[in-house]
Amino acid sequence: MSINRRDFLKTTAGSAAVASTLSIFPEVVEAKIGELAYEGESGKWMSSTCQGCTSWCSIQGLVVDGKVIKVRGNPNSPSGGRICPRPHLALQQVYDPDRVKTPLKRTNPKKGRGVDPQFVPISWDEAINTIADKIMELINAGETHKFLLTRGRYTGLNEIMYGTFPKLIGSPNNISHSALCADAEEFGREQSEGYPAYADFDLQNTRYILGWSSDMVASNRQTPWFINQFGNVKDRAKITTIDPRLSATGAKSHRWLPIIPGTDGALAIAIAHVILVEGKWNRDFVGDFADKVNYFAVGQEVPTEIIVEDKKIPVVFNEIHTNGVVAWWNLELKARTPEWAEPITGISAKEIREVAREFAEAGSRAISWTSPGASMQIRGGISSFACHALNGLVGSVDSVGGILQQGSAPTAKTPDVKPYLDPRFADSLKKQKIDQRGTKGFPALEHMKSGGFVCTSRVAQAMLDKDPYDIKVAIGYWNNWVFSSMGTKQWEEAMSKLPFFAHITTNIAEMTMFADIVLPAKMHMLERYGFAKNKQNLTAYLSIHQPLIKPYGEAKTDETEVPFLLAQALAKKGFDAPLRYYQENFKDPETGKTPETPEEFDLFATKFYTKPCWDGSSNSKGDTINSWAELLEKGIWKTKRYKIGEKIGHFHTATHKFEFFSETLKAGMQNHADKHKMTLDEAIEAANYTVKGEQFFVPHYEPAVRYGDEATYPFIFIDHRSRLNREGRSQNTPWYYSTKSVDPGDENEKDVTKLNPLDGKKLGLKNGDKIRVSSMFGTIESEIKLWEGIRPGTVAKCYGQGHWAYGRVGSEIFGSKPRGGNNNDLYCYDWERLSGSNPRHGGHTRVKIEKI
Ligand SMILES: Nc1nc2c(c(=O)[nH]1)N[C@H]1C(S)=C(S)[C@@H](COP(=O)(O)OP(=O)(O)OC[C@H]3O[C@@H](n4cnc5c(=O)[nH]c(N)nc54)[C@H](O)[C@@H]3O)O[C@H]1N2
Ligand SMILES: Nc1nc2c(c(=O)[nH]1)N[C@H]1C(S)=C(S)[C@@H](COP(=O)(O)OP(=O)(O)OC[C@H]3O[C@@H](n4cnc5c(=O)[nH]c(N)nc54)[C@H](O)[C@@H]3O)O[C@H]1N2
Ligand code: SF4
Ligand SMILES: [Mo]
Repeated sequence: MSINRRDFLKTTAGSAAVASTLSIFPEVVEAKIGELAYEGESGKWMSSTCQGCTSWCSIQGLVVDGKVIKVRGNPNSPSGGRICPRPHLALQQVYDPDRVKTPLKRTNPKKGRGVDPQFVPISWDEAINTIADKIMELINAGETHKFLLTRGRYTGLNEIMYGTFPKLIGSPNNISHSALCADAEEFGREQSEGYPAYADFDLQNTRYILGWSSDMVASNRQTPWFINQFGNVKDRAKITTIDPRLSATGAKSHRWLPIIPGTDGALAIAIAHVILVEGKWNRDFVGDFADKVNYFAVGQEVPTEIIVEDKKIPVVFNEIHTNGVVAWWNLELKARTPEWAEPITGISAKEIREVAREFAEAGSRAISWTSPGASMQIRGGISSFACHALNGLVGSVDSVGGILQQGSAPTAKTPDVKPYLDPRFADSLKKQKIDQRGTKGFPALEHMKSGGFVCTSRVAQAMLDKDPYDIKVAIGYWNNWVFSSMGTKQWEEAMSKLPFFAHITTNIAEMTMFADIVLPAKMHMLERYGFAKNKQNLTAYLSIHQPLIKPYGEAKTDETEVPFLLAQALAKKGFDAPLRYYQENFKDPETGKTPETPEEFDLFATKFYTKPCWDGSSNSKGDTINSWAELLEKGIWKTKRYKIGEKIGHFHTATHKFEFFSETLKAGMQNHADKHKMTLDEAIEAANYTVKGEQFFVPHYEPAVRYGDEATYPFIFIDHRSRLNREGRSQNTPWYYSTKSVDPGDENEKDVTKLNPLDGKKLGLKNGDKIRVSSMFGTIESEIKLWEGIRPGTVAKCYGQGHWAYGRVGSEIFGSKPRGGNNNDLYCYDWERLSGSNPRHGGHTRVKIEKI
């Protein structure tokens, strides 16, 4: 059904009288309202990628007279053409009058929070030459390892700026933000299933979702697809949300379990205990005792043998697709009853039993959905493992209605840089990375290897300590770690002392305030080329970024145009390896032309990487797309639907099984221990975990870490995202503030601290009271909101506000006074060391609240 605008208006007016009985918004018309308003005008819908969060949705923008005025989901996308509210804010981002228009140079050598950098506009030529000179100084001094490249969010083109540029100029230091993001979430899947990536979910067939802090209607992964399916899922499945705070999803769930922060691991193992004691595990996936008797009895190890009529009969568990269920029981689960978990987690034993039963009864269609709230904790690597292990018990791994791995869309491999590496850099390239990954206290395991993952937030301390060496020249793009990482004070100090920093950014954010050179970036969604790969709804896809409009001012693409300009400048100064690499390897796949300008390089590199999706070679694997122009038009290339079950028996773990006893983790820790000549127990202790011996390698209980004594700091502090956060990038948009009450408990135009009314009564606090929230590490100002959606003893504040830079909307006084408070100013500076993560959740920091 379609309807034009005039008819639509007529219908609206005509039906006013009967509006109470007749809905004028049948589903199809509702979905089309965005188009109706512009019907007949000169608009064109063009495709790109949102990147407002890690769902990486394919979107379309309506371009009218060179301006993009409206956004919608790409109808070709696997989310059914849906989007969430956030891409609309991108319009205010791209047309933000506070954007950086030209390159800038710092004229005030002093650096620090609140210090005016006294930026002055300069030409691109001067900016690029200044950076190239700094790189040449490092080359001439033989210390290219003292160069650091940092990136936050990225497109597939990050292979150029992040993946290869540092190497080409002789530095091992390419440091990403992924340890700020979700590495501990992925860690649990890696150690049990060999899959360190975001999962996909068979929402259309699931019967149970056990959401560990997962707020899928508002944040998390696959938001539009989840919103799209939510009604259907609720018709068919039960949803339990485990979160100290009543999230948007929690409010719509069948059950909300307001857990004490940082105790998810305890709850998960109590659920596992019940599933085994009650014999509710999936026998097709896990296996069974040979004699079909359930030997998982409370408080007792599974016997090795039993005596029947005076004969000793061995007890055998024939395990199928999993590894170590009996070991898990014996080493950990046997005494982990719901009664044991109740005082730790704050969830009643009765409810734990009920949830365990409901979950297990949904069998292989029950999803244990582990999210950062339950895993990005100081000891969250293991709780992530515990929460994910429940999928193994019910056999929902790679199962209809369960949790899936999937493949990915095909792209070209990055051309080998080795032939272009200058022999002078050999020593520098072999140096340890600046983030200290793989050092004694930071196993940061990737698969079975010590030091495979990044320790993003450790970089600040490493720079301050000059350990393993000092950093002299750094470039950052699309990141704002001075604000977004724990240890804001350490970051501010480290950035103040850094001799030279260039930031490629749309806005002057906190990190930019420490820059010597600022380069204006094209806005990722609407102004540049690139591509993103993801999966939703059993479909892996590649979504293209393309410019819908002209870039703002003199903005350029961070990942391609900037490195090309640098390569050209370096070549002029006598070092041409990067330029040769770019020009010899990134020719236009259609014409064979060599890139001569940054714009050509940008376009050719995008075409080069995405070619397998548009040259017809992958048509049999998914969508039929036969030209670059067609890919731009469609915006997305999708695989055929994933065939569920392909991965079973082929997991990338040490045993190729789903590991309850993680031989993968053990091998990784052994590798780490050997490297540092430690015992396994010493390695565990150095990583700030408490359980020793074999028990460490099964999902087990680890006590939460808390900074601050309860008497001085009575409340556990937690944070959460806004459904309007475009990660850290939408906080200079007025719409963000004017619609903030879409987040449960929050208020428009404010940044409130949510406190249970019972706690409010004790402290004599009422709504709107201005307060100071203080921890051992810092203080922010806020306002009280009494709200039943937070468990007593815990306070919650949304993450995102508290910018002291970014722009006129995001900060009270740009450059010095924040609007609202940055939760990272309160937080401890600590790590989840098995994965290298910045543990923003789990309530590690206690606070006190004082009225001002
Ligand atoms: N307390 C707390 N801290 C958190 C979180 C939390 O929930 N609570 N979330 C964490 C998570 S999951 C993540 S992923 C990180 C994200 O943290 P970061 O990786 O630091 O990313 P953002 O905060 O989004 O900042 C991106 C910066 O890039 C610039 N920018 C904006 N748009 C563009 C663009 O289009 N191109 C370029 N080149 N630059 C642009 C702006 O300067 C902006 O400040 O934050 C983490 N920090
Ligand atoms: N709206 C929105 N969605 C996003 C993003 C965004 O910026 N905005 N960013 C994307 C990115 S980069 C990422 S990494 C993901 C992050 O995805 P999530 O981490 O799922 O995002 P949050 O909504 O911050 O969820 C954290 C939840 O953990 C809860 N929590 C805090 N401590 C604990 C605890 O100890 N235990 C339990 N069980 N819960 C706890 C908080 O109340 C909150 O509801 O989201 C992606 N999606
Ligand atoms: S913000 Fe995230 S979920 Fe929303 S449309 Fe953009 S990428 Fe998709
Ligand atoms: Mo993230």
